[in-house]
Amino acid sequence: MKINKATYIISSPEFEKCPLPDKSEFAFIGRSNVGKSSLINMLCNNDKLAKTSASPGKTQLINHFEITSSRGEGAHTSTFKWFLVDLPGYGFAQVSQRSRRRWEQMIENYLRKRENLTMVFVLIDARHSPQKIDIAFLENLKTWKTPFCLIFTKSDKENQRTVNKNVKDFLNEMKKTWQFLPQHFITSAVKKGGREKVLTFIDEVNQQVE
Ligand SMILES: Nc1nc2c(ncn2[C@@H]2O[C@H](COP(=O)(O)OP(=O)(O)O)[C@@H](O)[C@H]2O)c(=O)[nH]1
Ligand SMILES: [Mg+2]
Repeated sequence: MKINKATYIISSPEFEKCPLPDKSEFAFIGRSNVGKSSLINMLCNNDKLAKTSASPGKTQLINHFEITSSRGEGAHTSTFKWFLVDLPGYGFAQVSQRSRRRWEQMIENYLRKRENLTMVFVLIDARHSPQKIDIAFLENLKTWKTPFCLIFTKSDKENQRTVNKNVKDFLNEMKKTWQFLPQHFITSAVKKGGREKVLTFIDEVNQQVE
């Protein structure tokens, strides 16, 4: 799959204000500073698309981007439009109890009610051993029956052995409470690692919902 165009559409303070649900939607979420905006920019080949955070945890908005992608060659090329969503991250220490509650409500509403939501990518920092906060967030997705995959980010910051161990440990931790493990990807925004795999996956999923 090739991305032809990525356009910022709108930032919404709540689920009800999101754009009309007329396209397949892929949302990205994870701990604040996990590399969400960097990954989105890497996937779209546009360093200025999602703002990489100077002040993490500040923006509590649902950010919609419209993506035009294409597949095939020459006369067989077909194009497809879908939404990519940058969700506000969790686990930022310096936020008040009140704004944390607000975040929880907004995310729960969005993930439970957004009817065109095809898949959520949960980003996990590949440099660390399994973190409680990520495992706990996945438990919410289980309750809400939200389809998701995992993306292990910043893989360039550790050697491959450590990354593989962290991924394995995370999946093993999940096995304690999950009957099936989700699909997972390993990426680096700096080295553009994992880009083709994630894009091909999105395209395959989109072909099923088209
Ligand atoms: N080396 C490396 N740094 C990254 C990568 N992804 C993000 N970063 C850095 O991590 C910090 C947080 O990234 P950002 O995309 O703003 O995280 P967000 O808060 O999840 O949106 C920034 O300083 C990025 O440059 C990566 O794949 N490799
Ligand atoms: Mg960000």
